[in-house]
Order: sequence, then structure tokens, then C-alpha cells
Amino acid sequence: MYNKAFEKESFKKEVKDNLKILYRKTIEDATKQQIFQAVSYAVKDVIIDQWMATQKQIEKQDPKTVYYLSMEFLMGRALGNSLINERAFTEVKEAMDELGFDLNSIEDEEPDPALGNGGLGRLAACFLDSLSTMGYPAYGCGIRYRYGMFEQKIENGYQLEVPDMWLKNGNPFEMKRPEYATEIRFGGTIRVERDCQGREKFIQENYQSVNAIPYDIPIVGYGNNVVNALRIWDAEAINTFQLDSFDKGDYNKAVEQQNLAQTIVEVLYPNDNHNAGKELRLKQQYFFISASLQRAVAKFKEKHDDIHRLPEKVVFQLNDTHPTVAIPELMRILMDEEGLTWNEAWDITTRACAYTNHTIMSEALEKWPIELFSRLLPRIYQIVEEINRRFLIEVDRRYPCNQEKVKKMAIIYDGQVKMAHLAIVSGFSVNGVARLHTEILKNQELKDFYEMMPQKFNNKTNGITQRRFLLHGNPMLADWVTDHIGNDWITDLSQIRKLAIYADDKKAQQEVMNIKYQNKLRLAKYIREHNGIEVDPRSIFDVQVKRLHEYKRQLLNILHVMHLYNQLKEHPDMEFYPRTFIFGAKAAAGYRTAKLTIKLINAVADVINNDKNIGGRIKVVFIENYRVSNAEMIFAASDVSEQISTASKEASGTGNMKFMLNGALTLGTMDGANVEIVEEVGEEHAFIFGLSADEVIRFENQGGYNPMDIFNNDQDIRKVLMQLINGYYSPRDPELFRDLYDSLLNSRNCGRPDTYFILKDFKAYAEAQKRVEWAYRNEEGWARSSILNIAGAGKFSSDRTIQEYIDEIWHLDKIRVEMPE
Ligand code: 26V
Repeated sequence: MYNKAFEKESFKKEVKDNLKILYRKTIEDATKQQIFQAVSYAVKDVIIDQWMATQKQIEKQDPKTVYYLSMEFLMGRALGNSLINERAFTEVKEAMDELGFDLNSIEDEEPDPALGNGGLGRLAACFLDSLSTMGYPAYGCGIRYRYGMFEQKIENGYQLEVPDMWLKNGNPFEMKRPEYATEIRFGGTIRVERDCQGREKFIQENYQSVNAIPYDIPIVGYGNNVVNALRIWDAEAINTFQLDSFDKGDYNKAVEQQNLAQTIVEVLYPNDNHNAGKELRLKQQYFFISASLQRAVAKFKEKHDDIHRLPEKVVFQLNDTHPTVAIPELMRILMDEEGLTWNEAWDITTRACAYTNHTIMSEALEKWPIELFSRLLPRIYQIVEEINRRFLIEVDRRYPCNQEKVKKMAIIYDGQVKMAHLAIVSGFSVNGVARLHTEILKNQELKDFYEMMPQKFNNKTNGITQRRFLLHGNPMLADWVTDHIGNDWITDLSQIRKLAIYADDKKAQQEVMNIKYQNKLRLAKYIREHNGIEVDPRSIFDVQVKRLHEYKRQLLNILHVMHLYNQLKEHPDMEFYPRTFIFGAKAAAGYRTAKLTIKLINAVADVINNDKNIGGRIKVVFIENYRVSNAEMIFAASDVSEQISTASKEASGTGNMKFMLNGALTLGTMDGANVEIVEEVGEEHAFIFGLSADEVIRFENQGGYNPMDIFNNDQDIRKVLMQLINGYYSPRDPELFRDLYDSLLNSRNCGRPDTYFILKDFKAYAEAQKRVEWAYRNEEGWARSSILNIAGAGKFSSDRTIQEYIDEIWHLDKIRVEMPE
């Protein structure tokens, strides 16, 4: 495996040349950041040739292309991943060694492009990797936020948000494409004119507008010369200041347009699963959607005369409801700009758009007040009204005079525009992201829609790219896998099943455990350097890394840690296997309970880590600023994967798959993709506990349960809960954690207490944790389960997921790209 384009000597020369051209520096006096830039430009040089070849092939073949529309792409660093996919990582590492630099520390110079919150954004990034690797033409379309996901600092145990200036040194991998700039219009009024044939024309007047400018970032396929683009849009003012203009109106307008351009792409909303209904967010949505669609239609027209055939060449995938304005925007383009009738435009739109649902959390549902929506997007609103009017006629035909159905299904109701309803009614496909999640959509959340249009509903269980999360993130294990089964797994993860025959092989077991140990040493070093905490690499690394949310139940985890600590204090001589509990999580900036949970984790860590009397048998670590780059290292070093969401709430989860692929065992509820993980690996190689989704839903329909019964009857739980309000972990402010206590026992804001069934599941969780401890004592047994987890991860490649999208939704044509010798 060797890529000629990265021949060592010429690569080294190019790095040196780049340093000269970019910085007037020699290799001796360049900074590490400058080396990173010089290396990146050398890599980009190779990528560009393949990119051009890919374009040429697409030009020639005219294949069907998917536009993956997403407000978020959590790409992670590009340099290492590009080298992996170019099959040049080892080669370049050696070249850099010869130049006197460690490639890993050069990689650390790259900021993590964090244009996403969590699962949904990272899934989009994995999908792009798979699309290129499998040779399918695709654009990722999104926003070039000037500030991505905030950088998290922990101060005195509290989360502080620091702006993420990911572009401050420039981004060597992006290419500005000013030739594709397009104008985007907001607000104003709509005037209707009739043309000579009596057809209505809709003219937007007195609007504000901005220019959308695309930047393309290459997405390199693995070893196949295919390069697709992530196209992210920046905003610029249309007319920059006319200094000679003394006209006051013009001046104000110019300033307004300047401001609009600046604010629109300023920052990623750091909410995950919570819709705050902010006007600027709707502006962001329309901005990148209108730009992406205008460009997609223009590109189609370069090759085709008949716009009716658009769905034969183009499909738009809506990543959750955030891009749903694509539907009325496509209608607008087709009718107002291409002159089609409603029926023609509707036929095209409904064959070109498909929708993925990523959550059933009701707080996440996007609804916009009519006032806001119609003011900002007057023409788009007219179109949505007409879609709604026609849909309600359908509903009435199917369920005559049924106001209940109208109430539950209308797109516009009660003063609000409901984006999920718009997406379902107007798209040809609705998919969930794991089998259980799709079933819940069909039978509960979207039941009425499923009954009316069952053919649209389908499941696409999520996946992850093994190229980033094993090949790049865990090179030792990757090599070990290749030594045993060859390297086909890199592009066909189903091959990894072949490892199962080594599950009982003593030598293999030792090797896998040793690799895990080396990776734990690497993480222990990181923790020493970042947290100043010594952790024992021989202890069980029990890890929960994901966004902080009540439904994900980090609180359950830390309450259990408090309980374990109580037991150790009460019975200092009890049998106890040393444990390191590792957390990593960002909380949305305005999410109080989530932020308080972070403070609690850190407060508990402070007390336990500094207690000399427990002999370091429990350590608690909160990893600051959890993100894609440190995630790769964390998965590689984990023994236990905490997937403990309230059943029914986690649509899929994808971290669970990354842990599994790296040989960790799942401790989890029967939620999301955990169900399918257990199905693949066997229940005896995971630790499953707690209420099922059906049980949770049943309790919810009964109005909840009474946690006081548990509090009164269980002294272990009572002790832990009292420690939340007696200052045990916050002596200077005993009331500090009162809100967490109340959330479990008292109804707040008319809600139910313990909405997420933490106390209800506590005993089962503690018991499952005991099983973990006993299983870990049996080193052979654990190694066997670990190997079987790796071997069972084949289904969870995003390559498999993408193949299903292609076969059942997108129907894309494959391309082959040959490079001249
Ligand atoms: C939702 C919202 C709601 C409106 C305001 C801002 C905002 C930002 C992000 C989101 C996304 C929430 C949905 C989400 O991330 N779902 C996650 O998707 C993963 C990929 O399918 C899946 O594995 C996780 O289980 C699911 O929580």
C-alpha cells in the first residue's frame, strides 16, 4: 500500500518550497503551525489533481448526485484523515521524521473544524467519507460558520464557553469559489403581476439581501482517487459601502446589509436537541438552502434542457428538519424562475426531497411562529400555505370532517409552521436512524402520518467510518486486525467478522489486551497533562463521552459513582476492582441543569480523587473540551462504553459503535442502536439493564411514576440524594445541587419528577456495574468479549448505511476515477 504521489523525497522538497513561498522561512526556523500549513498545502496539491480528475469524470458520465443538506458537519481534522485515505500516512510520517518532525504533533496544530454539535453533525461527516470511498458523487452543503462549536474550559468545576476561532490561521484545505456567488433575499413584500397569458408572477420587493459565497473542502475517498466536496457558504454584503453616497436611505441600507452578512454566518447555535425558535437560525437555514439549491439547479441546467428530469440526476437529503425550507424553496425556483406550474413543480419536488428524523425529543421539534416565518420569507410562506391547503384536502378526503386529524397533522396550525410535517408531507422518504427509533416513529410519534403514507417510512441504522475511528484513531489495533485478516476491512467492514475465530486464542487475547493497555497509557498521559490527575492504566476505564443532556443520564452515572464511594467508605476492606470513571461532555450554553451536572461531576471528582483513605481505587476525570480529535484517542483507550439513555430517547447513538469497534464492552439500556449492537455481539458480551422503551412509554402515558417510593425504601439511594443537599460535595454552598435533587424528587415547572427515570433504573444500573466488575476480573473472558465486540462491529460501518441509502432512497450512479501514471 503505497501512494506514488507521496514519494518521500519530492514530498519533503515540496514542504520546504511551501515554507519558502508562504512564509519566507527555512525548515529550521519555521514554527510548528507553519510546518502544518506547508505540509497541508503539499497534501492538497495531490488532492487537487484527483479532484480535477473526479470533476472530469462526472462531467463525462453525468451521474446522479446526492446533495446532503445539513446545518452541521462535524468533520474533525483533515490532515491526518486525508493522509489515511490517500494511503500515505506512513510514508509522510517517515518523511516528516527525516525532516525532524513528529507527524502527530504537526497534526495537533490543526484546529478541529467543529461545525456541528454532536451526533447529527458527526454522522454527516462519516457519510461524506463513505460516499467518496464508495465512489458516489455527492455534495455536502452547509454553512461556513466563523465560530464553530465553542471551546469548553472548566474553571472551578464550571463550564466556560470560549469562542472557537477555527479560521484564525486560515484553512489550507478550503477553496473559495467566488464564481458561484448567489444572491439570497429576505423580507420585503410580494407583488403579484399577470403576464400576457394571464399567468401570475410573484415579485419580491423592498427586500434585504446578502451574497452567498461557497467554499469547497475536498472529501477524499479511500484509495480510489474520488474527491467530493463539502460546500460551505459564507455571507458577504451585496454592495459594500458607497462612500460618495450622501443619500441617507442608501447609507442605512448599506449598513443593514453589511450587518446581515456579518451576523448570518457568525456562529453555530450550540444547542443540541433544543429548539429555541430564534429568528437568526431561520435566516441561517434559508441562507444556505437557497444558495445550495440555486446552485444545484443551475448545475443541472448546464447539462440538461428539461427541468422536469431533475429528479433523475439530483436528490436532496434533509438532515433533520433544519433544511426543510428546501421544499418550498425548490417550488419557488421551479415556479417563479423556471416558469413551471404548481403541479409540475410539486411533482419534481416530491420526487427530489427525502427527510431523515434524528430525534423524538419534543423540545427539538422545529416550529416557527407564522408572524416570523412570513415576515422573513414572504414568498416561501405563501408556498407553504398552499402545500398545507392542498394537504388538508387530502386529509379530509381520507378522514372526512376529522378535526383531530387536522390538529395532529396540519403543517400550519395554532399560529405555527411545523417543519417536520412539511418534510414528511412533501418528501418521498422518511427515515429513522435505528430500527427501534423507526418503529417508535411509525407506531407513536408519527403514527398518523405512517397510517396515511406507510410507503414513505423506512429505517437506515446509523454507522461510523472505520477509517477515522479505527485506522486513524487506533493504529496499533488497526495493524493487529490487518495482520490477522488482511486489510479488506478498511473498505468492507463486514470482513471484520473473521476475527471471531481468535476470540479463544490466548495469544490473540493477550495482544488485544496489551494494545488496549498501550492506548490506556496514552490516555493516562493526556489526563496527567490536562487534568493533573494520576490514573491507573490497570484500572477499568469506564467512559461516557457525548453531549450533556438529561435524557443521556450522565447524572445516573455520577450518582452511581457517589454510591460506590459511599460503599468503599463504609467497607474499606470490601473487594473492589479499581475504576476510573471518565466523562467528556459539552452542555448547551443556556442549559442550566446540564451545566450543574458538569459542576457535580467535577465536585465529586475533587472529593474522591483527593481522598487518601481509598487508596486511589476510584478516580473520576472530566475531560475538558471533548471533540472529534480527542474522541479518537478516548475510544481507543476505553474498556466500558456507557450508553445509558432513558430507553426510547436516544434515536441511535453512534459513539456506542465507535467504542465497540475499539473493543470496549457496552453497558447500556435497550435504546437506539444498542439494540442492534447487542444483536450482533450477543447479550452475554454486553451489560444490559433497565426499563425497556415500551415500559418507559407506558409509564409516560400514565403520567410518570412516584420516585418518592424509591427514596423512602432504598437507603443507598437516599444517602446519595441527601449528599446532593447536605453539602457533602459542596461544603461552602450546601444548596448548590438542590436543583438536581429537585429534578429527581419534586415536580418542577408543572413537569413530572424524574422525567428520565434515573431513580427507577438506579438499582438495575448498579447491579449491571457489579457484573462489569466481575467480568473484568476474568481477564480471559474479558479479552474474549472484547475481540467479539470488534468482530461484531461490521454492521456499523457508515459504508453499509450509505449503501442502504443508495439502494433504497438515492439510487446514485457509481463513478470510477483513473489517474494518469
Ligand atoms: C436539533 C436541534 C433542534 C433545533 C435547534 C438546534 C438543534 C440542533 C441540533 C439538533 C439535532 C438533534 C438531533 C440529534 O443530534 N440527534 C442525534 O442524531 C444522531 C445521528 O442520527 C443519533 O445517533 C443520536 O441518537 C441523536 O440524538
